[in-house]
Amino acid sequence: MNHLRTLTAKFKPQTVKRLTRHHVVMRSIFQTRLYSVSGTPEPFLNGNHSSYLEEMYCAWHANPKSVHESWDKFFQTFIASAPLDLLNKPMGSLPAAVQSQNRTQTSAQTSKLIEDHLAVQTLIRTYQIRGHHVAQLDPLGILDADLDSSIPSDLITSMDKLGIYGLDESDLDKVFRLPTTTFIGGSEPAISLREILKRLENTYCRHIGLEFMFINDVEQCQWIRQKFETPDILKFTNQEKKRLLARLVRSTRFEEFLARKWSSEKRFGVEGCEVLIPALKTIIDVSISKGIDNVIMGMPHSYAAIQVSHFNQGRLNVLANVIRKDLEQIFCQFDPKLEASEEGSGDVKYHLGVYHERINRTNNKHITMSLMANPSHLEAVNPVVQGKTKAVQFYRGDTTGKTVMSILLHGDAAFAGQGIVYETFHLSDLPSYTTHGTIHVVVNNQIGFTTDPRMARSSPYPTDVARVVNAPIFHVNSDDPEAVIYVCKVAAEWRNTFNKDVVIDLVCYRKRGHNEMDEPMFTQPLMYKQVQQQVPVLKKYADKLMSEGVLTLQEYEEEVAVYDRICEEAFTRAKDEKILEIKEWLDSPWPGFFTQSGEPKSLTCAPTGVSGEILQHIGNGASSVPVEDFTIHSGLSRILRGRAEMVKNHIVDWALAEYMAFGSLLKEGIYVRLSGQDVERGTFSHRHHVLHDQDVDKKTCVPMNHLWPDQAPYTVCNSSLSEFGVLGFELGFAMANPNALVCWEAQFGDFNNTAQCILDQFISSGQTKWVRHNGIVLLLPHGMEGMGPEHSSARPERFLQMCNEDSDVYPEYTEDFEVKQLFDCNWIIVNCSTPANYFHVLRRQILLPFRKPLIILTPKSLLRHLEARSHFDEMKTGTSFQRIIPDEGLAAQNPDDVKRLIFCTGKVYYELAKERINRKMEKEVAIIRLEQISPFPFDLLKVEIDKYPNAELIWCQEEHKNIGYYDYVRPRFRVTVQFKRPVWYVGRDPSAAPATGNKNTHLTELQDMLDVSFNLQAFEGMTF
Ligand SMILES: Cc1ncc(C[n+]2csc(CCOP(=O)(O)OP(=O)(O)O)c2C)c(N)n1
Repeated sequence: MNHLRTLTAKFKPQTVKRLTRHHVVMRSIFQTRLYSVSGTPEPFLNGNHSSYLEEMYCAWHANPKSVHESWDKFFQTFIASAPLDLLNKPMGSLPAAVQSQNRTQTSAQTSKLIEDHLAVQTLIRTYQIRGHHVAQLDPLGILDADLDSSIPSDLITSMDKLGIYGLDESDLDKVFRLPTTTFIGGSEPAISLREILKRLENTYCRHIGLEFMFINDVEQCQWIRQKFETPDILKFTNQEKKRLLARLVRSTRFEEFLARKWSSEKRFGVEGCEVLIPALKTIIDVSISKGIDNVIMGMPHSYAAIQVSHFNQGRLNVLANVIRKDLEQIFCQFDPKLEASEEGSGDVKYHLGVYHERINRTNNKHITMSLMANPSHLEAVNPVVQGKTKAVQFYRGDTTGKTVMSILLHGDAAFAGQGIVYETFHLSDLPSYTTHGTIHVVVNNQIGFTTDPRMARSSPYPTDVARVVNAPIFHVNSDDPEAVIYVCKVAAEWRNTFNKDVVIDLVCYRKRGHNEMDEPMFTQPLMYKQVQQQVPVLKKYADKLMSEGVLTLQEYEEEVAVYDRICEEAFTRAKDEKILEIKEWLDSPWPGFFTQSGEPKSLTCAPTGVSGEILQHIGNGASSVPVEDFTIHSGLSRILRGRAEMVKNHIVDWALAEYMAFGSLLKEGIYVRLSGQDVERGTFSHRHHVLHDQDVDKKTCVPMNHLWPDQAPYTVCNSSLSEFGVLGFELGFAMANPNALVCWEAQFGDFNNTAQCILDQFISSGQTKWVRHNGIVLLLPHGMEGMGPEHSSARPERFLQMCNEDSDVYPEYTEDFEVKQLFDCNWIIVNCSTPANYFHVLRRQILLPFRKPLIILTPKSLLRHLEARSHFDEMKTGTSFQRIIPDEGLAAQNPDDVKRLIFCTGKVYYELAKERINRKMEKEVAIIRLEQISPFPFDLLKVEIDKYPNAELIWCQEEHKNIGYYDYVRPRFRVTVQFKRPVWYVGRDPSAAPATGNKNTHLTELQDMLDVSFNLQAFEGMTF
């Protein structure tokens, strides 16, 4: 290309001089095209260089070797077989005068021939690029799917537009050699312009609109062109047509059945897009025929997002006719008299997921299908589906996505509007996050609740977001079932061939309002006038097949009657159901983890310590490079030497404790995955789990994977810069298997709030809503280090506020109190002050007989704090996680003399302890660390409080009063002391910002806090 560019540049002045009016027009068209398609200039096709082409042609004609090979190829392809004898006449065989005249004629004809061929090539390319803009995509025939009613000027919608290409009507029957970038000729290398136009229109401007020319991979573009341009490719056999009709019958009649039986309920019908069911079934059939046997689906749009007592037809239709869940199981969900067998908040039980193993009838293969439980939050389930899919692929050793795949359904408004769609797309090609191609189906009903697309998006199509990852986008008119099915077939083949994402934009309509109570005419009067006149797609298609003689009326009616009977019988059986088995509605069952009835196998947790030898072994691994010929950075060598020294002394810092936890779990066969921004090195440069060879690019080593010969694998992966997407992904990953430690680390805890939806809708409430355990671990760097308001607070108060524990009730104490509390909670929140405790809490996560999300507020300065180190003895066999760390100093020896008991959590302990030494108050002031904040260790704190009967009780936190833990601990302390003793607050004043941006202010605030903490008169005379 460079060569051509240079050549073109060289001849440019001469070319410019010779430009005719026609050339100017040509140039502007081509420039527009080039500008809008890609950054790759194509001077070769630019249309400005006929003289240059002539010269090239003459040179090539005299000696093909005298021109660049690309020209040689060009002339061979387009000219050598052109039907002009003249071109092949040797010039030298004619008399000089004739030669001269012939040369002029030949030259003019050659020039015209080349230009016409170039023009036709360009024309073909124009259709490939912009044909979709005029495709008839809207089944209602009133809206433009791209929100633009104008017709691109370079598409031939009238004969006079041929002039744009320097062609006219007289050229229509001329035969043109087709370039290799089109397949419209089929086996014919050359066809007439008339036929070219007809075939281009058929391919690009009818019921399928193809957007793919932005893909910067020639092979992929060729593949798509072949799939759609090949003549007669969209032909169905009678058997295929009948199967499609049968599927449409099921989809449509299922909707009607539900409407009949539960007519007074609000519904979110799939009516207007009944073709969705055959579409999904085709994707699945084709994928299964290519080797897929596990399909994980997400329905993050309002068909799936029902609220209290709402029906959910789209979802149920998918369950019934795609996943093929038993109909009675589905119908009995809606019996208000049925009680759930287990926990699960009833109002959202219709969002429950499903996991179903069955035989695929089309090809008799055993397959697993699951539909993930989802919240109402549109699109939020996308990354969760991807994470779960990745996990299932991982555990099956499917490294290329050949057996496990995901399908995501979307709504048009949500697909365009929700940022998580974009964030999820950006995971699609990352090595540790790719699921090797997702098939996205957008149910584009051209409305979002009451909002018109023109008010809902700025992009032409709702699907434009997919262009960023070079995913082809197939728009299709949903009233043409055969076109839809063909597109779905190609999409599944695309995924199988290239293992990349693909989008199907099912342009349809919504038969009713957003639900049955809504009047759509309020807001979309014209659209709904048209909708009312719309013939249902089933009827249209049945009529078509009958008129083609493929089907008789009797056959059609029988098909309908058979399915209606199936529904009726299932409905009758459903009435006999007495109980709603929630375990039937889990998207990710964990076989063997719980008892048959879904209970934990015990309510005990083994001690989390490990042997000294194991600690030593892991420590050695963490401080060395396990492979030969690997050059690490000298600074890192120093760090490893430091680690080795610590290990020699049986000491661990924060990073080593984490290493010990991960390494020991790996030894026990537990897979460990750590994901997040810059986690490989660690935001604070403390972790270094991936070593980089200083001399060889991309040569890396993960020592954690070299600890034991038969250990479980360890994945540590820097993520894309997304919290919502990546946390959702890891949550999905953690769903697949309980025997894995899946951790997500925020760069700073502050940034977790961009993933708030995942926290609120899934992590904190997922088990209650969907009876689904999850053991994901969140590592949230937190602490007031003077770093300013955006790098200080993981907002612990928010996590604490969402805990389900009763703040006003002192719980009954039982033998298994500690584990029972964990079992009952919705998530665990800890702020460890020692590396050993961090080690234990990570291991406890796996040793517990159930799974709960674990939120760890992790330190920053403590990573290197010399006091914040632990001895091997605190981690050895028999040791466990300490929910609180009592005072073990002078104060504890004479508790009656203690005047003040300070409770705190996290890093502030070290500041308090230092201040106590400075003030020589070790006997008067005891400090107790709350390591597990929630569930609140009522039992242990009561013991400590009782131990110091004469002490004033203080809660000290470094966070501002309205931030941090105070609001959470205050009522719990009160019930612990039975409201008999005050628990005073010491800490920063309330503030809107979580921290000051001024270092001096920070230090002053800290000192004030320490002053009050150790001023034994500070609360004298105060009442509570
Ligand atoms: C994140 C989020 N915001 C708002 C809503 C409320 N809501 C429910 S359905 C809907 C319209 C969705 O339109 P579209 O994506 O086109 O899907 P459709 O319902 O048309 O299938 C809205 C705004 C929601 N469920 N989730």
